[in-house]
Amino acid sequence: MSKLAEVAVCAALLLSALPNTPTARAEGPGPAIIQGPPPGWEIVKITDDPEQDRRVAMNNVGQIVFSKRAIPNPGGTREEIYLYDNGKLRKLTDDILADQSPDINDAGVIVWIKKEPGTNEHEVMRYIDGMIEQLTDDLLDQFGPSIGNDGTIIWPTRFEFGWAELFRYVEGKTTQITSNGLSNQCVTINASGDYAWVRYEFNLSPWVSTIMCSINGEVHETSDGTTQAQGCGINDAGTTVWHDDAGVLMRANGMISVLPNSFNGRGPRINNAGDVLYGLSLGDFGSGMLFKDGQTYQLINSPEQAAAGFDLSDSGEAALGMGVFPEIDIALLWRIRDPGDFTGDGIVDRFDFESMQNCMSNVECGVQMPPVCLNVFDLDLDGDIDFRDFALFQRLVTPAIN
Ligand SMILES: [Ca+2]
Ligand SMILES: [Ca+2]
Ligand SMILES: [Ca+2]
Ligand SMILES: [Ca+2]
Repeated sequence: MSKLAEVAVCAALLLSALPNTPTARAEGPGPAIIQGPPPGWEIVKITDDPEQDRRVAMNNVGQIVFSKRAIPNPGGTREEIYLYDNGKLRKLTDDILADQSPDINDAGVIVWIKKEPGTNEHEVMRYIDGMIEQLTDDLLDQFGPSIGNDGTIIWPTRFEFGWAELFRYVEGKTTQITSNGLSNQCVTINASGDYAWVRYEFNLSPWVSTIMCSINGEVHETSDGTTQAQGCGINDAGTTVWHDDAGVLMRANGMISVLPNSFNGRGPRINNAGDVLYGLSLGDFGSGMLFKDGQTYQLINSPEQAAAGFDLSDSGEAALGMGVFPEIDIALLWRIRDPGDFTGDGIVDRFDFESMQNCMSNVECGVQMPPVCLNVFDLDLDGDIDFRDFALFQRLVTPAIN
């Protein structure tokens, strides 16, 4: 426990009163659920293998991180962090420790946890400028880190069962930011450094939880603490989303509303366009549900593509875990591309050629080519990308105006 003393402990944050106490819980019947992605969007595959891809996260420049767990996996140690970036897939870790639970910011800085050898506890790791660093070194269990666009990292540290406090890392310095003796976890940071989390009271039976958020340094109770509120997300406007027995809830401008069709919804994420992505159990399997422009889209309708975790970017793209447990792959919801236009800007140019080169670099770097590469660049439809496809690609290149 002596290592704990190295961590600067600040005074408990003041729990300020809410500016507007929410009372209304508006729930309209809403329009019917629409099957499949929104018009003009499709789901493509980033991975397709027998292993288990877990805890996917994406940023606003299209980069996706996840961990890949071997099946079978004796001792649970064969799990590594992968980064997908514009057609290129790379394995960032390669050791006999479990690397898991990654998050990524818009600068491409990645945080995750690594299991300590011979123990059940973890340390926080960071990938920055091509280097891997260890940010914690103690006998306590760190888990579920989140990174903001300014590089701030927040994670929960478990002191004992039912007791976890949040810690914040800024430029080499770690500070404890909650001190309430409860279980604080599931933290999400927005671009302004505001963050939301879930404060569980596991000492009560049945347990209850409260959605908490820190906006401009002031801590608020976002939900009323009488329900089993979980799975929170926050966008840059401070709008928070979570779920409880009523469905998926959103708090914006002091008003709490329940999303239509969201009963039994789980683990929502929200982007800066106000789109909300959440999971919904449909009996046999779960689907990702996208609430966008007032409509609810059921992204998939097949047990073979059952949803297993997801994240959402500001452009409306989403990274999704999909498959039949334990064989989960990573998929991407994006705008339907024309042949050769990997970047999706409506023209075929040198930036798409760069994506094509990324796609072709995977196998020599020891990873599978993301299937999405074939969707766009296998122009002769024979299952590969080779010189014949390149010849066809050249004919597609949009002529320069000047
Ligand atoms: Ca590993
Ligand atoms: Ca530790
Ligand atoms: Ca393009
Ligand atoms: Ca081909």
